[in-house]
Amino acid sequence: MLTKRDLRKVIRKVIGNRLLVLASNREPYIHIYKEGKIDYIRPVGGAVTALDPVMRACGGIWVASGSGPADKKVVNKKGEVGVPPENPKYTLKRIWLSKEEENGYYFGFSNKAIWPLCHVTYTRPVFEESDWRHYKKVNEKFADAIIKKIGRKKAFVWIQDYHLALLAKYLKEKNPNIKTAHFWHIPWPNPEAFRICPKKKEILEGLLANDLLGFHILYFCRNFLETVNLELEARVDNERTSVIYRGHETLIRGFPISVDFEELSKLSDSKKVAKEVSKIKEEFALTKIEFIIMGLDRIDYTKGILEKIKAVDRFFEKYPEYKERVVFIQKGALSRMHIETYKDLNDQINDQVEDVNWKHSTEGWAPVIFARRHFSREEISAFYKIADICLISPLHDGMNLVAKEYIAARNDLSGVVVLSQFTGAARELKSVIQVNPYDPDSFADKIKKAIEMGAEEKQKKMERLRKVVLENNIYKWAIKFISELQKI
Ligand code: GDG
Repeated sequence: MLTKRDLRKVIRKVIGNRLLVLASNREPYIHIYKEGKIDYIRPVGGAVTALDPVMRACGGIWVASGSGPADKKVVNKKGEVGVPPENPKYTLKRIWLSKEEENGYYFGFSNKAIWPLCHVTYTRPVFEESDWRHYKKVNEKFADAIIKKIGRKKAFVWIQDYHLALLAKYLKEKNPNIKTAHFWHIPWPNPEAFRICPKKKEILEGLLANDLLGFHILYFCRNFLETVNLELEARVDNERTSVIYRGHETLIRGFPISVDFEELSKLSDSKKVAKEVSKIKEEFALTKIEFIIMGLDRIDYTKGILEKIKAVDRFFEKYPEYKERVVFIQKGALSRMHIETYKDLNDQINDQVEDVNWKHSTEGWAPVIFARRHFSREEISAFYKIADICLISPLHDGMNLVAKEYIAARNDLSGVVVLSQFTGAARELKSVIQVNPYDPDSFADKIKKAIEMGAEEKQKKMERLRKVVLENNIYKWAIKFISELQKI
């Protein structure tokens, strides 16, 4: 198993005296006001969850947009603050966006255009010229802030996700000594799906300004290479798996992202989490329930939440003997609520939960609990600990970290993972029960199968899954990524 220490060694060897700068839209710590005092929360989202342990191990500067109500209060004149707040290990540099910029760049081009374009869930992308203008402007703003920080020094900039597709190009125009690598956290679609994008050439050119471009799985790499072949006059080198465009080479690689297994496993056995277990059981009246099924997602149409509730409905229709014995508790954090599709989805979920509960509930029991409030890491760990089954049903997902977090938390070797075949995680986690979320009948049967699985089989499967996640932890992911830079 590779550790923080191994990662530090690799960073020293590969990055040397270059400055390490990570850039993402979302910040890893959000400062808020709580009872008149400044406090902080960790945002909901996979990219940030995965990268914070890496930055804690390596140090450096993380540039992101400031989004918390108390964010401006805690930074110095340069917009910087040490994090984690209680024991700083790296610097968070915040960028301030205006409402118009946030609207056009974040809600607009990033989430109304690129997000649905890359997830094949039959949700139509919306392309607006004004959103694109803001998208370019904000990418340039990130580039200016980074350049101001590093000047003409040598640096390595590690760019995250679909919000910053043009950043490498802007950075290199300003300082050609900078090395950049980009990790794309969401799927890359097939060329047929991508070709409708009016800004496809600019996006591809932006990404090909990088020295290294990473996706979760080889399937997304292949889709990207095919897209480049179709859309640009570039040379795809199949031997090196790279693209040469206008004399510059970009290596294209698959790096399945992961979690800090050890930390999550330790947290699960902590006293704090034990306390949360009792509180949660009390709060949601779970003490007498025989089988607890859990779900944890941002409220997003790609996550298949409606499909999941429908499958639970079908399960109780087909197998009424499980009424009063099984509860499905779904935790859903609201996200991107300024976008109509997300508002509508939230309303649809409310209606569906209402209908299913009305249909199946008996005195003192309802099949579905939908919890919307923000949960702390300890509370989430407690959910993982009490849930007999973790139900993860995205219609399309880059990786899905919830699956890996649940596995890392199950030190008791119990618990079953039911996982959509359309997640990146399904390629690695062979011992899960796979489902097609578009097929409610077989989905319902898989829930039954998970409930009825014998203790010995559960243990064997969980042992195998834990081995995979332990060996392929977040440090291994980061080490593989950074080591690849040596080939440039
Ligand atoms: C993107 C890709 C890829 C959830 N609710 C709360 C909370 N969470 C945390 C979970 C988990 C994370 O959010 C969600 O991670 P996912 O991987 O499921 O999903 P995305 O946010 O869509 O992430 C995805 C990922 O990037 C990484 O590359 O896996 O495919 O879509 O860590 O625990 N955390 C807290 N409170 C909550 O209420 N603190």
